[in-house]
Amino acid sequence: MRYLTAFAATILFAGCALAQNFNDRPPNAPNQTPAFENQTRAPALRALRLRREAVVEGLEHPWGMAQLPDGSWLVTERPGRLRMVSPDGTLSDPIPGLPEVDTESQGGLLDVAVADDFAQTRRVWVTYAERTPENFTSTSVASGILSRDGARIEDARRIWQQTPWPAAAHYGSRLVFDNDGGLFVTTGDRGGLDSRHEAQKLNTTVGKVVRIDPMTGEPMGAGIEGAMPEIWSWGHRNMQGAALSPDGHLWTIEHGPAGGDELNRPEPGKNYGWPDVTYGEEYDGNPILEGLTQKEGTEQPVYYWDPVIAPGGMVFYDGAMFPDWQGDLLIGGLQSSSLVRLELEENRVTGEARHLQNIGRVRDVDVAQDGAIMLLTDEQNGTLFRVTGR
Ligand SMILES: [Ca+2]
Repeated sequence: MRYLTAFAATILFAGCALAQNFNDRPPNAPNQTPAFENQTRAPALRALRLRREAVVEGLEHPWGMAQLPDGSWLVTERPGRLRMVSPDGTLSDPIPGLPEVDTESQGGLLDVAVADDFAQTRRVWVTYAERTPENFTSTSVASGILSRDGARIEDARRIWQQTPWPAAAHYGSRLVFDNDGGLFVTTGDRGGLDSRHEAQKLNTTVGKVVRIDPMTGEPMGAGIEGAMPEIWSWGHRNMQGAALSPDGHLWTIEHGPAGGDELNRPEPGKNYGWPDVTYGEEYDGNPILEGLTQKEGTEQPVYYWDPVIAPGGMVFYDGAMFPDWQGDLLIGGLQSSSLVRLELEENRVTGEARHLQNIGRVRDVDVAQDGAIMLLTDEQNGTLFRVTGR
């Protein structure tokens, strides 16, 4: 009897620990206070046990994925390869025809996207690190046509290029189509103590959300006076996740400093603070500039993490397999090594769960046609996982 009681208590304790452990970790910046309730450390939700299968293993640092109408997936590998994964899990050879990619440091082939009319147009978009003749680098966007047999990309050309900078870090970048004919591209601040200040300048596209015409790359930004015409929002650090919400609004997630990852709902023409106003601190523990977390004229994040999760891609769940999660935000956690799920209400976070703990560095997350959740782990031996339920 005593044994059974102790056993039951252990199970109960383990259950509690599962739900709460990530909120018990000490913050990097304990003296900072959120601007409103549940802006950080929202109530921890139970992490259900989820069933997962590896669709493909042996991907080298996969970064982005996009589903095609026949249920196959285009997947990028950072060393510069685009591949197709068939519904039966067959991995294609690298698909040639994309522009040359610079693979130094955090560069490489990054996101991939297709539009709703792919079945007719076969058009594909990618983001990648590009090296300029001056030996600077930029986040660039190219578009081309996937041949009918899927063997090559044809007529690929660069349609947009970020203001180049002499660094090889913080490239962003995600591609998101909106419902009004625009293509959002998220960029990064290029990772330097000098370059970060470019995020506050409106004559560069460093540290910005930009919006362009997906066919021509022409600017379709917020129309900010005196700004580059493709800028949508500014003051961002390194956005590797972006998604359109069910009501058609752009949301982004960015790698912050230590203790400062943040989720935003970027409004056109607004300043999201970096580096002048931010949660968190430098990696060495010093404050960032004046250490401000709030300031007139800058927008607060919807949510922030301290300590960080290191967010990759994200998606709003829309599918039949997890009806309770309809409209929830699913986020790939690199450092958290998990699938992070946020429950939302009126554009605020009401709860946070961490699923599939220790699955690996989740760089991208998407939803398959049947409602399964697809995850990409960014490892030397990376995996495309399919998550199908309990
Ligand atoms: Ca911010």
